[in-house]
Amino acid sequence: MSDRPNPSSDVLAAFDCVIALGSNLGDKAANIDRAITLLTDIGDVVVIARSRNYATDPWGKTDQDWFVNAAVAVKTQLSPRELLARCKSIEKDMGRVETERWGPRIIDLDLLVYRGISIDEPDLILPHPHIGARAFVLAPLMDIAPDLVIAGKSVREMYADIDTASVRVID
Ligand code: PH2
Ligand code: MG
Ligand code: MG
Repeated sequence: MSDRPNPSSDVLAAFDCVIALGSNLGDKAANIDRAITLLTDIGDVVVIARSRNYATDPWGKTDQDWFVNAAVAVKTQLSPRELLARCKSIEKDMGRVETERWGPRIIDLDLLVYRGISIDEPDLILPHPHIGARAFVLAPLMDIAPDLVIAGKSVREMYADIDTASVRVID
């Protein structure tokens, strides 16, 4: 197992948004890589930190295959809505088909935090409301932004407070 990265405070201060990625269909790790490539290839988005990949037990709907989860910190001038639109178009281009809630997916891109912005709209809630309850989100976040404070609690504190038996680093 590789050591947890130790991101410099420069990197942490520089990102605008953190995006969580997940896949549990096909070549899961390749899907994560492809989504990150597409995110930057379109332009206006620079990935400044990437977590390791994690193999994670399915959460919420447990009768489905395990996931690969990761997260990236990005620098961008796009607004949260514009970035969300990018993420949705990448999901579509990669062949994602909407099925049941929390069901299997080739790729999922979720905005976790965008600077200090709070948004509460049906299709976009920032910060993402369930970060503290999900080890598959917190483990990648620990790699890239352990000191990030969300709703008054650091990622490190949240990670210490949950059961992490469901997540294993894979590279
Ligand atoms: N995403 C979900 C539901 N359950 N479980 C894991 N392990 N990883 C995910 O990315 C995930 C999930 C809905 O987006
Ligand atoms: Mg999701
Ligand atoms: Mg999503």
